[in-house]
Amino acid sequence: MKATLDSVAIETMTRVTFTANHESKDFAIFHRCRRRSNINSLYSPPALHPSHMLRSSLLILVAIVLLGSPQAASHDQERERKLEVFEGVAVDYQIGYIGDFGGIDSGPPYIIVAEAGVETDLAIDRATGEIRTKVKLDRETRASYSLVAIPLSGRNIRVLVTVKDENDNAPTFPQTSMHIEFPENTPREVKRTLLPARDLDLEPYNTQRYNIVSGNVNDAFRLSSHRERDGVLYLDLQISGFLDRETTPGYSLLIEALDGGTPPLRGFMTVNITIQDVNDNQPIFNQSRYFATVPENATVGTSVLQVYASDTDADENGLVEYAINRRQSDKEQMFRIDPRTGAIYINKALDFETKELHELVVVAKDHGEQPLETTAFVPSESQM
Ligand SMILES: [Ca+2]
Ligand SMILES: [Ca+2]
Ligand SMILES: [Ca+2]
Ligand SMILES: [Ca+2]
Repeated sequence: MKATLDSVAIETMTRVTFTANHESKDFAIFHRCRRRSNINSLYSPPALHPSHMLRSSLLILVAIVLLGSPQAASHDQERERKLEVFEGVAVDYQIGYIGDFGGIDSGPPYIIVAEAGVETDLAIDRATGEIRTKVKLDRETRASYSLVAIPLSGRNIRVLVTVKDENDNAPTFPQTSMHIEFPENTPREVKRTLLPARDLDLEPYNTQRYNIVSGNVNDAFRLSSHRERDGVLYLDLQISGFLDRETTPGYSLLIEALDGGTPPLRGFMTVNITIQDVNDNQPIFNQSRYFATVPENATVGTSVLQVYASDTDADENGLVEYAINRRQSDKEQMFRIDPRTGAIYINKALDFETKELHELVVVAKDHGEQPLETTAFVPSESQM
């Protein structure tokens, strides 16, 4: 893209703002000697006035070139100097020299034109071209620094200082814990997306894998992950065993994310899983058969026997109600049963002279949306 220059605003002698295509860019000019009397330390007196004029024009030119087409700027008019430094090195670490080209051309001293922020992080010696760190650099905050050094003679030097990555960030989950639910009849291989860990470092120091550290009773779950274009390693929880709320109603999985460092840095998250109940158990009587013996003189309302069935499901799915199956037994309603307690009472005056044995078919049924039921036989005979 070819930029067109709209305006040039010189705010001070050390900072210049250029606006092109309605975008502004700041350049700090390190060179301050032009307005000071000790300029002799950098320039020989005979060259002072002409070079001053020339340099001012050059500054504007360089800045316009910086702002405009990078390709046009780099090859013919500039040398390139690429320096690298690892993030986190000590303050005052020597990164390198600007003009180490093996000749006097393009050598120091320099006028420095730099992007905003270079001045605060890097110490640039205009007299020698040496660049040192002024602060502890952090690649995740700023990955490169760009400046142009203008020498007394020779071509300008575009300096790019690249900050190299170190493994200084651990994978971090956005929350320390999260909660998910699975119905207990969820089929295997069903996936649930978990919050992924993020690691600001570059490959291979970003998140590389996930593990379940603890809580995975009977290996009920496993993890799978995939990297997407945004570089994040996304995480899914998959069912790998059978879920049964009646055996294990919940899990608390500790999950770790590891990066590619040696040794890897880790982040942790707890995933609390609630297994939701499904009505998958029928009521079960505590005896396979009941026998009731009725006293001969028993009257209406006398308790004959109590049956009991349990249902291991939760709430309504496990709430048992009792009934006598009148289609298969006791059509005369000689007995009645308390639907909640299972207690069986004499309902009508019995006459064991005519019938010695009454066989009841008792049903225990749960309160599930699709109820399950069990049947028990209760023969009742008179006590002679
Ligand atoms: Ca890392
Ligand atoms: Ca890093
Ligand atoms: Ca049930
Ligand atoms: Ca159940």
